[in-house]
Amino acid sequence: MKDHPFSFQVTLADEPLSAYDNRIQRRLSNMRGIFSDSAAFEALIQAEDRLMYEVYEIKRPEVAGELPNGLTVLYPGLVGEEFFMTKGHFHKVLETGEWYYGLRGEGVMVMETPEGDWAVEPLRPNGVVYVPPRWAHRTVNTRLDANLVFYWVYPGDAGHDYGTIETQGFRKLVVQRGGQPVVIDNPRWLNPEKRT
Ligand code: PAN
Ligand code: ZN
Repeated sequence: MKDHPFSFQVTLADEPLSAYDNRIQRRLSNMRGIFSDSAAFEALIQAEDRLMYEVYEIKRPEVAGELPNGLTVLYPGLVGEEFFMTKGHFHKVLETGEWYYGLRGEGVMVMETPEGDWAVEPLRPNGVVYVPPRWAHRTVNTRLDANLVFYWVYPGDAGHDYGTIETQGFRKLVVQRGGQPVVIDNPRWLNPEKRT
């Protein structure tokens, strides 16, 4: 990891950054239990363990003051009526935010707080979404014919809590109905206050 100022290019080619430290690939098999329609999920994975998204990371030390950043390519598709999406997470240090910048395609960010607020914001080329501290966030590709590509930067000490969302889900889902993306209540959302 460099300590000297450095630069890189967003190329949006096969390797969408001219330099990066790590590429994470998330396939259907990494998303078990995340989508609402488990029968549709099983049918899809039987056919092929498809690549759902790739994360290109510019790594930085995991300390306050550093700014890890990178780019995500989220491929198009449906699991039942639910669009392909990222797992979604809270930051482990809840009081840390994040910036997202849209580069290609069309989608939304689904966000919510532990206190029960929720929001859905568009993510498009040259569109910016701010995720304030305390807001869990997930990205959804609402096109079936185009990748959703976006850049992000977050505080080095943020950390990632995937477990909370894996257990309780998001309050809202983004599904395709009548050929359009629609935000609906998640019928399987587990209210943490009612969990025994
Ligand atoms: C992003 C996300 C990235 C992949 O870098 O981590 O888009 O999404 P999941 O982490 O939900 O799989 C970010 O929000 N970092 O904090
Ligand atoms: Zn994040």
